[in-house]
Amino acid sequence: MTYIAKPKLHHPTLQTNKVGYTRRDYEGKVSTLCAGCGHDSISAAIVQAAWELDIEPHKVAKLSGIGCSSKTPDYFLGASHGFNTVHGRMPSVLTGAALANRELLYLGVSGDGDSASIGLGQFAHAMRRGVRMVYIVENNGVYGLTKGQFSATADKGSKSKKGAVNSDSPIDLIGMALQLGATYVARGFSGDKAQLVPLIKGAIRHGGAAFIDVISPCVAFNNHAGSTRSYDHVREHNEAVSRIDFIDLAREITAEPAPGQVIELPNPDGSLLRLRKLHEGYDPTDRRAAMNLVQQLASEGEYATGLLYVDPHASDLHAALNTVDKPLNTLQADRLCPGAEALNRINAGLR
Ligand SMILES: Cc1ncc(C[n+]2csc(CCOP(=O)(O)OP(=O)(O)O)c2C)c(N)n1
Ligand code: SF4
Ligand SMILES: [Mg+2]
Repeated sequence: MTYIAKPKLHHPTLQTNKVGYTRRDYEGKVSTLCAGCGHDSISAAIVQAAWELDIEPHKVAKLSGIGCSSKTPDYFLGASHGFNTVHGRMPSVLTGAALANRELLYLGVSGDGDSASIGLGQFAHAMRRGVRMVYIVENNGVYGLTKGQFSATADKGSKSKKGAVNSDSPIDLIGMALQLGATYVARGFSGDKAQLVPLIKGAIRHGGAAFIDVISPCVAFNNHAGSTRSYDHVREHNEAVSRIDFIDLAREITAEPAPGQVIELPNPDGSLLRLRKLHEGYDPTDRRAAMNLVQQLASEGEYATGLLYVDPHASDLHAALNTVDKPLNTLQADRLCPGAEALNRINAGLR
C-alpha cells in the first residue's frame, strides 16, 4: 500500500555496490498490485539488474503509460526521475526526454494494452527510429487495470475468466519489433528471474532500441485454464532459445562453457553478452532467422524466450540526427547562439 512507508533504516551490514548503494536503495514504494501479479516480479528484476550494474539511481528516467504495468515504476527505483504519461504515449514523451538529455538511462515500461492497442503507432515509431531505451512490455494478454478485457496480444481461441472465447488474431510485439528494426529483441517470463535479470542488463547496456516482451500473468483476470497467459500454461510452453550471461566490464570470466554452443557479443562499453545457444544452429545476430524461429515456435503453440536478436553494432537516434553531445540544459549561450554572421549565412541559404 502506498500509504505504508517503507522503513528507511537499513541494516548496517547490507552489501553495497560499487557506487555505494544497497539493493534496497533501488526499491520504490510498497506495491498496490494484486499479490502474485507477474508485474511485481518484473519490478524486482529491474531492481536487481540496476543494483548489479552499479547504476546511479539519479541517472535513470523511468516513463510509463496507463495500466497496472504502467503503475509499476512507482515500485522500483524510487530515487530516479519518473513520468507517468497518458495511455499509450510513453514512447513519444520518452523520445522527447531522451533527445533533450542523452546522459540518462531511459526505461520505458508499458502494458500489452498500452503498447499493442492505443499506443501501437507510438511503439512502432520508437522502434524504427532507434530511440536508445529499454522498452519493457509487461504482457498479460488483458487490460488488467480495467478488469480483464482481452487485449490485442491475447491468443485467438483463448478463454476469458468468464468463458468468452477471443475471436481476434493476436498482435505479436516481438515479431513487430524485429520487423521494425529494433536492435535488441528479447522475450522473458516474469516467473523466470534467472533469465530475466541478464536480459534486462543486456538491454541497459545496449546502444540502441532494446525491446523486451515479458509474459507476466494477471492472477486476477487471466490465470485460469483456457488462458494462454497463465503461470501453468507459460511454464509448459516456454521454449528458451538461449541462456544469456551478462559479463560486466571488470568481471573476470571464469568457467568456460562448451565451445560451439556459445556466442560472445561485445557491447559498446566493452561489457559482454555471452549466449549459450539452446537451439542448434541458431544465430541471434540474424534478424531473419530470429523472425523465422519466433514464428515457427508460435505456430507450435510455444513461446520463444531468451535473447532472440541483437545487433552488437547498433546505433541510435542521436547518431542519426547528429545531435549535440551534451544535455540541452547544460548548453551555454556560446553554443546556443551561433552569432550574427552564422545566422546571416543560414538566412542567405534559405532565400
Ligand atoms: C485514453 C485512455 N483510454 C482508455 C483508458 C482506460 N484504460 C486504462 S488502463 C487500460 C488498459 C491497460 O492494459 P495494459 O496496458 O495491458 O495494462 P495492465 O493493466 O494489463 O498491466 C485502459 C484501456 C485510459 N486510461 N485512457
Ligand atoms: S489486476 Fe491483474 S495486472 Fe492488475 S495488479 Fe491485479 S493481477 Fe496484476
Ligand atoms: Mg495487460
